[in-house]
Amino acid sequence: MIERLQALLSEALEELNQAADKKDVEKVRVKYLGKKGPITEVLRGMGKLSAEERPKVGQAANDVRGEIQEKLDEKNQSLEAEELNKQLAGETIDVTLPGDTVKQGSRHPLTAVVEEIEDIFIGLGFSVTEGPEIETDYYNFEALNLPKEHPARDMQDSFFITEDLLLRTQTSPVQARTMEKHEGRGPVKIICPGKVYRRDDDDATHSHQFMQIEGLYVDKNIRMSDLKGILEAFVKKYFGEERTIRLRPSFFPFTEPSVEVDVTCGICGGSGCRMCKQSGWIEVLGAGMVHPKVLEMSGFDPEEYSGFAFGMGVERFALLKYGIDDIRHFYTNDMRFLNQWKQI
Ligand code: 2NL
Repeated sequence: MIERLQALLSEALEELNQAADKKDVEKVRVKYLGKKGPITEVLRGMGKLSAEERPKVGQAANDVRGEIQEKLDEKNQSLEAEELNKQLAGETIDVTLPGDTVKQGSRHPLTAVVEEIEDIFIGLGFSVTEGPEIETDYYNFEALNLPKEHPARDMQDSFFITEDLLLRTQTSPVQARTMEKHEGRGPVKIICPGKVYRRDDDDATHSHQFMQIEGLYVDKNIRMSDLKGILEAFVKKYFGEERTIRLRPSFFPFTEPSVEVDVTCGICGGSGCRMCKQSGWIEVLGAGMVHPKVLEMSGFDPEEYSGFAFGMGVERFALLKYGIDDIRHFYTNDMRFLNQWKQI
């Protein structure tokens, strides 16, 4: 009987050795330790044994059962450890593999030019102020000396939303609002960048929506020479120190006197070429001394205060500096165009 138990033990251990996974281990357990297994059978048959043999066989059967159980547990544990190691090996991250490239974006060229211009004016003591793109008739027109019957506010030129609301046609309403907030006390020294809207047919040089930057400097004793000095400094910083400006008389309802500002042609240096239509000059800005009525409507006493204002189209400044031939490139999001601006 005891020999039979020893043989069962070696058989079981041999089979356990062959077990490849927990299922195999379970099969071994059922086969040897199960209710219908050989050890249970031995224990059941104990009644037929002599009183002398019975405790010995019982002891041996229990020992064998205990040892098999112990080996089963050990095998299970080592299988679990093996499985965990396999899983960990599978999850190992190879830090030397090349990563996914994250494509670097860049500022839109118009944003880049706006920021470039802002930086120059900040350097000249101006603050940057923004305001709403949907404006009231009052701030867009009335406060800028464009009364109801004025031809410049013809419905054809603006996008009206209601009788009183429209998409702003310039950023001057931001300046009118800012002057109002100052309650008649200077200085007001601001530039106002932003989108503006005009009813226009789009082509290489026109767009119904474009980017404008206007500037305003109101204080005591502001003169035309201040305007000229600031704009000359700005043009030299933006286009290059070799460039210079000239002022020509013009007309705007919100300034008096009004001027157009020309810069020397960057292609021929002033001698005349196709770019400047042989004149040597390129028109880049409109400007003037703030009309006394405009100062007054915004709460400033025109006897005490004076100011200058100017306005420029950002697209035009970008076209001229970077040699772009069509304003529509700015709005069509062609990556071949946009990708060229990463460096600025
Ligand atoms: C252009 C050039 C200009 C102004 C804008 C302005 C603003 C206030 C008062 C007076 Cl609050 N003027 N802005 C002045 C002159 C020219 O823009 O070509 N505009 C049609």
